[in-house]
Amino acid sequence: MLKTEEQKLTTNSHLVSWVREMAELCRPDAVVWCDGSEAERKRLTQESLAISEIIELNQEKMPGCYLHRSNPNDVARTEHLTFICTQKKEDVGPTNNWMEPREAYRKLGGIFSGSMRGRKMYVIPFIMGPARSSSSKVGVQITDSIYVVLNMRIMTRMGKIALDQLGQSNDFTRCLHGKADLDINRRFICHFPEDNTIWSVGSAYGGNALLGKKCLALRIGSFLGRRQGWMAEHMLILGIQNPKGEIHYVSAAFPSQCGKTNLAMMIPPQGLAAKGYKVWTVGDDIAWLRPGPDGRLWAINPEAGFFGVAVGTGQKSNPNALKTIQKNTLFTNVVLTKDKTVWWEGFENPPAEGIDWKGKPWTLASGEKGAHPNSRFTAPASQCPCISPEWENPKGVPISAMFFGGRRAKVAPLIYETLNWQHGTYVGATMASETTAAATGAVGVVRRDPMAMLPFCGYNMGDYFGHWLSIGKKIAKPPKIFHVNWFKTDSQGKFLWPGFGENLRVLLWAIERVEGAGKAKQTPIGNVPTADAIDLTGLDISKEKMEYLLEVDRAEWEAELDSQNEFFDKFAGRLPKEIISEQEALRARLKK
Ligand code: OXD
Ligand code: MN
Repeated sequence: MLKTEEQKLTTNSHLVSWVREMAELCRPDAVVWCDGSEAERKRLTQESLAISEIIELNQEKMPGCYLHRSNPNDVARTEHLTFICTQKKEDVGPTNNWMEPREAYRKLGGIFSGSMRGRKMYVIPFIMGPARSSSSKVGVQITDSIYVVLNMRIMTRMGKIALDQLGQSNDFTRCLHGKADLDINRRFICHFPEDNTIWSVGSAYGGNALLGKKCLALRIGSFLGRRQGWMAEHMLILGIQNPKGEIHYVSAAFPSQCGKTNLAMMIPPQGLAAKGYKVWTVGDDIAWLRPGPDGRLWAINPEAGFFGVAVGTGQKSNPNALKTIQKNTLFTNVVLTKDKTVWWEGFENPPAEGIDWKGKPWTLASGEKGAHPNSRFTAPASQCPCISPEWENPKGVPISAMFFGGRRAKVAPLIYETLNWQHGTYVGATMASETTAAATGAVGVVRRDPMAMLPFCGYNMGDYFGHWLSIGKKIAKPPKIFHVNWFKTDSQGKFLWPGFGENLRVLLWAIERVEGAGKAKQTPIGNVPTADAIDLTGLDISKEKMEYLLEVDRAEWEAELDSQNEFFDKFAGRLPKEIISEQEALRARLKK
């Protein structure tokens, strides 16, 4: 007989009957409703330890920290197994996989059927966004993975707080997740935006299994945002404080491998810190943006934690992340050291030996990688030393500037300012990054990733560009939109710009432009800083280098426009005419 604790926590009949229906499908031994309490965290941690799903780390050095090793076939998002299921195929567009909803429910229902026998089913009510914010959304995730529950506790506001926010409403995203047998041939991540539902089966990897993050906050979120007049974006949010104490908030979208988490937690370089500049983190991955009554765009971070890539996180690249993950953090697929702490490639002071991410003995001398390149930490955002005092403000923060970026060895200058919202939308829509050797083996292949949303837009991207344009018409004081490129190289392939905290110098020029100052020269692609416009106090970089970093080469840009067309062709009739006319205007400016 199924045990359930439901009546104690909620009387919401929509929720209770959905959970009952899902339990009938999955047949768990028991249904456990999560209240989000500390006692529950302790109990679940003990249960997870008992089944060796997590390993306790050195509690003196790293209190509240645990290590999880995933199934080696389950280490990253699986885009080819991710589907948007709408009635009409054309509504998902050329960049998403589509499955007919009834067919998807039938196929996944077959895998879910009886899949929780011998396991418990956990019910996790959660809020994406600050509690009691009118911008927040409630979801309820069902899962048979304690690891997932422990992650959701960090990444969302979960338990009773979410049930209180939901009350008797039927307005919640129904998120069903099951590990099933972790068989890649029976793994599907399906989104049903028309039903406000997500079904994910066969994976316990964060991006596939923590359904509040990419699935709800981006794919379902972008669909809801279009209907309801707001935007769900793959953007970090940060506050930049000037020596007078004034703060401008900015958001930024980058494809993977562009240092987004590092930028979100950046430390000002000494020359600027001495002048009194500070940086505050509001979010590292996702922004929900809404036109406010004052004509500005306001942003909240829907998440409560960071699910960051461990490899590459070190003292130089991101000291604030290292401080954030000292306690109450779950590590996935990193090296376990002899004294039960953790290590990964890119973290200074490597141990001579340890246990690798697959659980095998490992030595540094072997030259083998000890951590998986997509190893992760899950940590509460509140532990970040530079977390903004405004990060949980239910109203959000007003956005002064937005940045799009990519990894380009040539073509894109260090920064340029777009001419207006519509031009900025075109620049976001044509965003691109060159693949690195680590990612594909084929170096320098340009991949288009509009607004860094290619794998996360829950509907046709042609309509998504249209939605951006329509939001622009609703905001009297739109943020200025910029494009940045930290990755321009010299003829030997060496990076010209030092990156990391030094990037603040570039953002400060953008803020000056927002304030109506900042020296700039007009170019066909937009406004570019003059070589002396960026504050270089304390940074040794030659004038020639700066000039090359800021150069706009017409021939390179003409080739770039041809390459954009190959991408645009995919959208056929669904690309807004404004995007095409922005491209035509740019071509004409280049020819002048
Ligand atoms: C992420 C991603 O995990 O963008 O944030 O893939
Ligand atoms: Mn991301």
